[in-house]
Amino acid sequence: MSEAAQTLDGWYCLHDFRTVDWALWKTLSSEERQTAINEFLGLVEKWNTVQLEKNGSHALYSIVGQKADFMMMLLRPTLEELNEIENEFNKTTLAQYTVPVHSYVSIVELSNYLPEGEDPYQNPQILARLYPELPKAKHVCFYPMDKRRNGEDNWYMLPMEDRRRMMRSHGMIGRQYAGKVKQVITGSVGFDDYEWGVTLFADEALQFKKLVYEMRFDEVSARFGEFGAFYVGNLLKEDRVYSFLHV
Ligand code: 76R
Repeated sequence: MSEAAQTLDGWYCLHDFRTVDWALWKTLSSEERQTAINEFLGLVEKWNTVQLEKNGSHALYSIVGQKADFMMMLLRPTLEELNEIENEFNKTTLAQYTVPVHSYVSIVELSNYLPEGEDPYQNPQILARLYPELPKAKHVCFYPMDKRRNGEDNWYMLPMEDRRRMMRSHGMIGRQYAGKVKQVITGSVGFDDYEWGVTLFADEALQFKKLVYEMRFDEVSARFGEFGAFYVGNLLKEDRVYSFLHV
């Protein structure tokens, strides 16, 4: 008998990646650009209010490399709200000067490979992880991943006890990075092309490499991990939006 892992699910999540069409953006006058930036910052201000009311959270990062120029990571209680935000952004002037290059839809997920206990939805620590305020860490790293389903290496055919043992080892490695890297695991089975999104936050970008590398040697990643594209970036604080978009 197979035994599916039970999941605890929190806020829905959209990672929205854009590049800026700089050539087109430069055709605007500086006043028009200023107005577009103010309109965008007004939208961010609305997100800040939602975050203060603890009805969602968001993070803005500029992305290094050619895969994207910036990323908006948005958390909301429903898919409808994520869709509204996406459409609201798409209707702004700034959006006309961006090109959507990637997106990822998922939901904050904790899985039950840990010992069972009281009702998890009553546990404040668990609630804080299901409905997190995204940190303002200097750097972000995002990538999607699967657990392999291939011949002998089929994660989903393994007995619960084996999966639990491997996840324990995974968690032990992760714990050594406490205070250095914060991870938000989002489940995307049925929502997007991979099974999970991994979003890591750190003040020192090198810790991403160290953590991900160390995990590659751990059985669950070494045997079962399959990874999509990696995105890495820098915190785009509101006061940096002007210089980021300045031409
Ligand atoms: O939630 C917990 O803290 C309990 C232990 C734990 C679980 C259940 C945990 C801890 N993770 C869990 C689940 Mn994780 N995690 C990843 C990656 O690059 C790679 O090789 C893998 C990408 C990283 C970097 C990471 C970090 N984790 C998961 C799942 C769901 C698996 C399932 O349900 O089958 C995935 C896909 C996944 C992937 N993990 C931790 C970390 C870190 C840093 C921790 C320690 C957290 C802490 O103790 O604060």
